[in-house]
Amino acid sequence: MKKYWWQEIVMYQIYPRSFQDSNNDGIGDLQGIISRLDYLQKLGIGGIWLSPVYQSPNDDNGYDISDYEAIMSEFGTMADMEKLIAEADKRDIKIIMDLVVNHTSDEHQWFIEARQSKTSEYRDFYVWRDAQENGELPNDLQSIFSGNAWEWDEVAGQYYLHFFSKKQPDLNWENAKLRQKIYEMMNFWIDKGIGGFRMDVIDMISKVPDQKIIGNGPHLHDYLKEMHHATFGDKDLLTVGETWGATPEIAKQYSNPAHHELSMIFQFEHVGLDEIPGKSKWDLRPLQISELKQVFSKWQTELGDEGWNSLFWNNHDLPRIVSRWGNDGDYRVESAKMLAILLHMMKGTPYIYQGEEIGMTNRPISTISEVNDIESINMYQERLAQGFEASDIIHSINAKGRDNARTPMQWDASNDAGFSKAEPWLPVNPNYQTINVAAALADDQSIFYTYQRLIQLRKKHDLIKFGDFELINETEAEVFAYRRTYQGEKWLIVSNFSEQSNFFTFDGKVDKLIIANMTDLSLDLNHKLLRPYEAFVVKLRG
Ligand code: TEU
Ligand code: CA
Repeated sequence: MKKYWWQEIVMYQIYPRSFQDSNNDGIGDLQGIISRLDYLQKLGIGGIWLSPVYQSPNDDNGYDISDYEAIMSEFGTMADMEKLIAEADKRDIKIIMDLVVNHTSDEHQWFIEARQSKTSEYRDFYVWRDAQENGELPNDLQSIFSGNAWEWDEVAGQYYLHFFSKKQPDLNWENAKLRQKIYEMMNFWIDKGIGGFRMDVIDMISKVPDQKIIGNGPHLHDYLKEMHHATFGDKDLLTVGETWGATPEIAKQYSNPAHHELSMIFQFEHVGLDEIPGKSKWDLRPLQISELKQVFSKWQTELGDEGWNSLFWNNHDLPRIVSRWGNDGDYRVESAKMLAILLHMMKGTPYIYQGEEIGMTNRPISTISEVNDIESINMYQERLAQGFEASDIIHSINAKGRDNARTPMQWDASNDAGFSKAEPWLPVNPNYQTINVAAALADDQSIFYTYQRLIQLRKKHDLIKFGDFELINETEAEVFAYRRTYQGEKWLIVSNFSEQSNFFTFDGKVDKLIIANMTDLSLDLNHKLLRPYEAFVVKLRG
């Protein structure tokens, strides 16, 4: 199989609002990112997924776009954006733009014109329905951000569809003119020299609201093929689709190069394993390590050479992994390194979310007034009305709320973590005086250097990028162990996914140690006692 550049790098996600403020207004910005490129180069990443920087009224922090070809004034100018692309390029870092085309802002010119009149050429860019004869909503479709997915529009005299907030009306991809407008916009960005697109909820673009089909709709893959040909098809870009409902079979449809759709997808099967099945992300249950092993193993083995996956623990929608499935108390450093080693030795393109590389943690809140994120706020109000206890809802928000990932990046121990000299838009995690980039860089045993080493290893070893995967020792419940094999070479990856010690048994001989999260490692694997969160990688003999 042909090798692609995006199979050989590690990506890094930046949430611009929270990365680095350069002009002290409390909001991260493009010049701030430029000033930190040397840091990212030192880490070793090959691309940045930039969460949206387009003009937006910020109902959903930039995921509600009012102009795709303008930069949000709080973040800077188009000249700053061009500078960012050029400066990143000098450091061999590509900029992957967030493409949010399932919906726009209600303040986008298309929507403003569409609602004015049924004869507007933009009317059909969105999804409109009359009320039912008895005056009720078109149907009972629900918004992912709580409440009905239909909103009555006085000006339009009809309901419009919004699967996210009321200020994020869904686009109607059945309209060919709309699709052309989107492709033109994508080409505008491609011409600026970007490295590709991360496609927001792309599996929702082909919807059939009257049949309640939301994801994986009938024309999804036709649209993606059309997009591919109209935009990035001959450009060697990285394209990654956010696809919540993907199975390995669906992943092959998207990412088999022969299908001319996307480079890879984000699938979320592992992310849902601490939720009560059939319920929402807010309904919690403990993670079963055995299930985590099965889900990863399935994705590692079933794609084969017919598709490509991404690897991630975190993004701007998810809680911090060290707080979620590691231990952000006594074993913060050990568990963060364990999680990193476990994930980065798998096949796929890894994505690091800002701050993950220094083991940033969730920020606990105690009242709803401390919450910024619209998803959590809407859910709080909805559940309160349904009779839930406020304290239970706050418990769910602390576990799963999106603000956890969005607190400002912790650069150093100075006021507000060196993020800004003004009050940040979202408070800094109070632990910034110990957990910060300056401290991590000064400590050669820090989590940062584990990530740096993992990135170097991936660059150097095709075994990590392309080797076969095999889950081993499945009966050792809390030990997540697997073997990678490539052209006769074999590596063993072992991690103790627990704050208890556990035994690991393996009869094979070790050639050499590749990486570990603890020192004093005994390489006798015959009946090895693993310390809490211990993880290591060895090359096997013969
Ligand atoms: O997320 C899609 C999405 O479905 C999430 O809202 C998800 O349900 C939830 O956050 C679970 O953690 C994308 C973006 O990543 C998110 O930030 C946007 O709010 C959303 O689309 C709308 O654009
Ligand atoms: Ca700023």
